[in-house]
Amino acid sequence: MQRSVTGKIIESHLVKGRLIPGEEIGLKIDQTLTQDATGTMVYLQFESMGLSSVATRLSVSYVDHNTIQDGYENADDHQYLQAVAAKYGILFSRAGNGICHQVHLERFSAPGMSLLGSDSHTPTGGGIGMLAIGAGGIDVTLALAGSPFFMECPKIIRINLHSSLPPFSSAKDVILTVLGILTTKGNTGTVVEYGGDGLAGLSVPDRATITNMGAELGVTTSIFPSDRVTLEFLKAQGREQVWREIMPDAGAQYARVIDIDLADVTPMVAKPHSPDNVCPVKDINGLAVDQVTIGSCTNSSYTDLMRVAALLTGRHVHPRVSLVIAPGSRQVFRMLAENGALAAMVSAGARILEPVCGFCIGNCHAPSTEGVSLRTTNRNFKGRSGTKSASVYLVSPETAAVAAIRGVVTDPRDAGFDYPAIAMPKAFVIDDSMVLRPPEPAERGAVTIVRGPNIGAPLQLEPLTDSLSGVVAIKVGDKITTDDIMPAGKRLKYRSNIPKYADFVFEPIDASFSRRCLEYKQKGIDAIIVGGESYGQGSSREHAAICPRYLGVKAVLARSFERIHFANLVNYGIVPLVFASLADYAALQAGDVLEISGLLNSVRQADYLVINSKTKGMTFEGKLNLSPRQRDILLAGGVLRYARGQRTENG
Ligand code: MIC
Ligand code: SF4
Repeated sequence: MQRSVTGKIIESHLVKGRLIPGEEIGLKIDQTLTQDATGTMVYLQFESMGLSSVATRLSVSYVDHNTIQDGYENADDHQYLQAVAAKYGILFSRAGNGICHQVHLERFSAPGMSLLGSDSHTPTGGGIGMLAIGAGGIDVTLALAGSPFFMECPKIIRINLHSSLPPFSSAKDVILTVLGILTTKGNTGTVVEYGGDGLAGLSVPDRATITNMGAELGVTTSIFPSDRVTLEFLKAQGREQVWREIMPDAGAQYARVIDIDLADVTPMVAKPHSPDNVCPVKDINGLAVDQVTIGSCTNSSYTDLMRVAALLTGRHVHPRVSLVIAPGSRQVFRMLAENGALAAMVSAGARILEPVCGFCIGNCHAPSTEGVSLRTTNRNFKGRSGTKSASVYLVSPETAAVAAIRGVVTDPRDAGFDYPAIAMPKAFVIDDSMVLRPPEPAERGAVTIVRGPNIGAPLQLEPLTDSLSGVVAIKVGDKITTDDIMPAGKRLKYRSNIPKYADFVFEPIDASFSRRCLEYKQKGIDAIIVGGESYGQGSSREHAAICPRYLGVKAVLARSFERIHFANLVNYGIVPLVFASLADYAALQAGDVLEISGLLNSVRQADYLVINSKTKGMTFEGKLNLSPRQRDILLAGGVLRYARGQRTENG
């Protein structure tokens, strides 16, 4: 049978299930990546499995998110991660070496391999022809232990890119155009595969910008073929030995085909507060700008920042604007420093941040009250920047740089600036000295794991009970993100401390949620969350399941769920139920008491279960969209208990 690129890689990694879209499949994982904000939980859970070493071909632990260090917590996490990596055979990329996705693309990615990362932007690796998937931390823990990764066999949407981009239109504008077509809703169980003659003009970092922000579509991943452009990039990284050609077969079938003529792609912007709220930059020309931030795993490559430097050369940042630039990796940073581009940025008045996530995750550089911030990042959810009243617009580096100079949003084609054509370097500067290799296996026993007071313990769960009687602790609307459920920013440093972090569940929407749940918990009452469509969009953070579970949440009823969050709920023993009708969702209110009986039998075999609203005196159905494996996980009381059970069974 003719295969797509996706189909070929899935086929070569398939260890369980059949290649039928919608069915659950298990894939062998070659590589994993973690970052510090999700990584501590990954490794605390790995430690609890009692294994002596990881089973993957390559695993890298990055420190890039929690780098502010306004207190001991971040530094404690870094120390713990460094020791754990040495003990179990994991590479450790130190703080300052760069953002996980950018560094992984540069130094470790390999066409045709599978990569599982505890970060939703892991699909950045799709730019080089990897099957790169984001997941909750515990799924990465299991992959480290050698278990397959389970997911729905995807349907594949093919996007053909034709001809070439005009000056001042870039990869970011391509993915914003795609977001305008596919939106952030309703794309679960899908992979987006790119093809067409337009690929010849898109470098690997351009492709990675497109697959990175594919995360915002809610798809499982996005992928490009591995071709001559891929080979050139790998050669320039001194890694051509990992290249292999992976092209789709002629006649491969796709669920849908979309054609985009790159010549028609214009500078685009995603307006507040969703990455799919897109329009041409021209439509908001003249909007006064207070802040511009350039960087993040979406747009911080060498060519991105060289174009920015060229636009800034000989010009100055507008007095109203604060311009912040964060290179994506130490490689990019060093090359900019050595070729003078950094000096051009600094002379123009840019503020330079180390190569970290920083402003992207609301860790620093929050905009002013009601400020307008233009960012090259991938998410503009309300409040994510650290300022609730700010308006964040997502744009390309070119549009961002022009706005920083002009002080107002300007279609970069109208600014009267020459377009800076930047060639891909023939050779990147290679220096992996900030990636620490683990000692030889025989010496690993001597490694002591340092645990500061911020390093807590994983959650201990019990098996599912037969009945559930609980209060609707909160009712929320559509497109609730995991940033809404479990805020990052100044709360990010509590990731390794579940009881502390749990104080902030739903803080941006209802700061009293956590206290209320703890009161219910003390009285032995379960809590239930009611959500609308696309519940759990955005980040992969499993704390959006762990912390509610810690507070006593036992079920989430929603109109639909996003893939990673759904898996996280199951993994932590929270029953995810889909409303059978909109009317049932509309009828429920916070404070309603709901009862479910015969839960064990339903989870074991039924597709629907009956929910009794004692408050409203009505019954309604909730759909259980679960694979047989997910049913077993829920019954066992979460995936870690399930995995332990499996290992005992298999001797
Ligand atoms: C994000 O961009 O929201 C993050 C922070 O990278 C998250 C991971 C996390 O919450 O630690 C993600 O995208 O998965
Ligand atoms: Fe870091 Fe932002 Fe990328 Fe998340 S989206 S990995 S916070 S740079």
